[in-house]
Amino acid sequence: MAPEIKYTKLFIDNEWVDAKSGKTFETYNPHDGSVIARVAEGDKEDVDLAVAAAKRAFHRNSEWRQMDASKRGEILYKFSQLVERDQKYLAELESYNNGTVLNFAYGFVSGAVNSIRYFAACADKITGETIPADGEVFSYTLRQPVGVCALILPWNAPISMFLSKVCTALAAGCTMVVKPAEQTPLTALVLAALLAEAGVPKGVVNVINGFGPGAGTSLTHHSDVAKVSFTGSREVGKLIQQASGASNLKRVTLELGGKSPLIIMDDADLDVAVRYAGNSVFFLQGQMCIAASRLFVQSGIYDKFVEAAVKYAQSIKVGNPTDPTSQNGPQIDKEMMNKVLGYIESGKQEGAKLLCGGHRIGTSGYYIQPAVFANVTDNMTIAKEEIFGPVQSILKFDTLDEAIDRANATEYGLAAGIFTTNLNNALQFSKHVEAGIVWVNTYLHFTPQQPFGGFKQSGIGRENGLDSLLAYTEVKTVATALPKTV
Ligand code: TXE
Repeated sequence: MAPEIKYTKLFIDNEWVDAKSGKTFETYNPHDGSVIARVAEGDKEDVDLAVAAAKRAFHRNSEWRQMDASKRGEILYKFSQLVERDQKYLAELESYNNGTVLNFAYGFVSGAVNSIRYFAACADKITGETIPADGEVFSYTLRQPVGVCALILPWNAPISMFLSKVCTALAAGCTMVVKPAEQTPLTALVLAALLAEAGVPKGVVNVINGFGPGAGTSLTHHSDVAKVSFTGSREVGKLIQQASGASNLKRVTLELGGKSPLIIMDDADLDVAVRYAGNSVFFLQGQMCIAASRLFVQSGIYDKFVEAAVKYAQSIKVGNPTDPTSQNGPQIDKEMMNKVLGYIESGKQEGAKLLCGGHRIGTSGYYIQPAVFANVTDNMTIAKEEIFGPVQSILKFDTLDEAIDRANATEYGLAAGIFTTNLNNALQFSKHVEAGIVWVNTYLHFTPQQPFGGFKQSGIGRENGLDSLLAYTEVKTVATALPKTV
């Protein structure tokens, strides 16, 4: 049975309101393209109201600003309990709106509870320093919340993205306006309701559904927004930096795309490496910024590896996300499905060898059979551009030195991985690869404690970990003259 749709409006000042224009837009189920609901479509006027609410909630005398940091932590902890209470519903709604296989959606929500608890515990541990400044002063720093934040979300992991950004901002004491991706507004609205139930005061968290040009740009150009945290495409990331420069120099955290290299050395455990390499690019239908979309395999094991990789890809069961035996669901929408199919076509045209999959399954919904390409070379489009779909591209290399140079020959720098039983290989690679997160003999290992983000054009700043918290604060230095005692 389809999950109940409880909320479809905008959320401002802890109230559900229609868009000022009265406009709504449709949101879909990627399993069959059917309309799930019509959702209020926020635009500039609504953004102005939401930012004004967040600004009031950030006033120095507001309930939120007067609240002890430990109380903020308590509210976040209470919120984690509510998410745990409603985890089944949240996972079902997520799966219904974005096609994540239900079994994995359950795992995401229970993982998200840990993430909320991590930030709940951080709320009263954000400290400054005392400074041994020259001269007769007592000098120290305060870490203060940056202000009203705009949190702009993608559609590939809506609940996780909402929680990592919102909980970090709340722990730091900020107020915010969240804009979910237009494809997946539904779980964000439920989470907003749970935040209010947990005791977050009005105006602290507001949610404006809507599109990039409209709600998104109104937020990024708004002069009362102090910071934007964005996860999405590199192209929009650049627009957001421009908007910051053109408006009020708001702080910008960007988590953008990737073309992450995974290196398999001759000495790796082949079975383990094949399994991880497959999961690292096919999980979530390949709709992951950290997808290992350039798989470099050392020449001594290349043929054997490719054969096993094809078997792995063929074993993946693609189907209805609600079927407990499904491992992959549909791509998010028709546009993304066609984009991925276009990349697969380009791979064939440019001379890579398609060994399995790569076609649409059926005519209803947006399903693609996982594809494996061998004989991929560095100059091919599928080895250069982010595909965001279930496409494994296998490249051959001879030496680690060569693999590191080729791994780094990209504009991106999000994740990287290596499978090897030689410690020196692992250490060399980890030191020299240009990536924000490096996995050795594992991949996709996330926890809320570990900073996550990219080098180069994969982004600016970090999500998760203490680094992300500090990015929601400003440092204030205070120097107080010490009276002369003699
Ligand atoms: O992203 P967009 P799309 C990559 C992936 C994918 C591509 C396009 O390669 O194929 O991006 O996906 C909002 N000002 N990733 O089109 O457009 C938009 O409404 C302000 C990587 O979905 O970047 C949505 O909320 N906001 C990725 C969010 O930005 C704007 C996850 C993302 O949309 C805006 C998703 C504007 N001008 C896609 N234009 C990752 N890093 O995980 C759009 N938005």
